[in-house]
Amino acid sequence: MSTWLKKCAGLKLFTSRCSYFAQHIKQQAVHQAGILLSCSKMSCGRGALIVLEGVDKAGKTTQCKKLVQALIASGRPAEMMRFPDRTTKIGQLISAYLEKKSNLEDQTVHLLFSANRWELVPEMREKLERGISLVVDRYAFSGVAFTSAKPGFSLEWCMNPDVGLPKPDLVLFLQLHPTAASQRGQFGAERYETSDFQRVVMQRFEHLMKDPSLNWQVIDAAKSIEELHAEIKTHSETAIAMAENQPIGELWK
Ligand code: NYM
Ligand code: MG
Repeated sequence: MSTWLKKCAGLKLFTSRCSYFAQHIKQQAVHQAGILLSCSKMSCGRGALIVLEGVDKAGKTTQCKKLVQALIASGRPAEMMRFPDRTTKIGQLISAYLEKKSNLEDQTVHLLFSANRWELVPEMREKLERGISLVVDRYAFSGVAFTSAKPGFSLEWCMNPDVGLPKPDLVLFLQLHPTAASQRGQFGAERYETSDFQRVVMQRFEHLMKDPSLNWQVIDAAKSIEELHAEIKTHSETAIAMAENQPIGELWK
């Protein structure tokens, strides 16, 4: 090959390498910018799993909605979920049972409530990992408290199907005296909505709250909506900051 041709080939190799490096540097810059952008839009870590539990009429749903709004307004991505989620096929079976349109064995409905949580786990994990905090109206604690309030059901049997669910980073228990709850309005026509049953449910919740492996925070639900909200928001912000760099835990494991 003539010297001239060799020079040309060398030059071609040189320019192609240059363009490869330029491309590589450009890709790196785009990648870094993407990370910076997603970090500035939301926190780099995962979202927190925040659960609100409590007796009926304690104000869980109102507080869940207010919390999600406040978190979003302060730049923390958040979404609300509720259990039972009556929109799925399993949720519809549960809903028909609660509305007394169908009868199911106590064991069957207990397992359906748990299955309703498990079917939403992939969606929950995906959102938490994207940095979205989930504010959940009832979770496995309602599952255990309500079924174990029925005769013949141990706490342990009731907990088993929910072992391994994503572990909440915070469980806010809205505590309200049964008398105060009954003054807040009549119970509807759904199953479990009687003062006697709710009193037993409350005792089961009290038992579950003794578990030191969970971050239980008991809130006095007799306070005004705004006072309650302020307290819930403070606890939630702390939990969100703590959860950021921690892996998602497993419940009751
Ligand atoms: N409930 C709720 C259960 O019995 N087991 C569960 O696992 C859950 C999540 O369903 N009385 C009961 C508690 C309520 C009822 O809940 C319906 P809501 O939040 O009123 O839709
Ligand atoms: Mg209800």
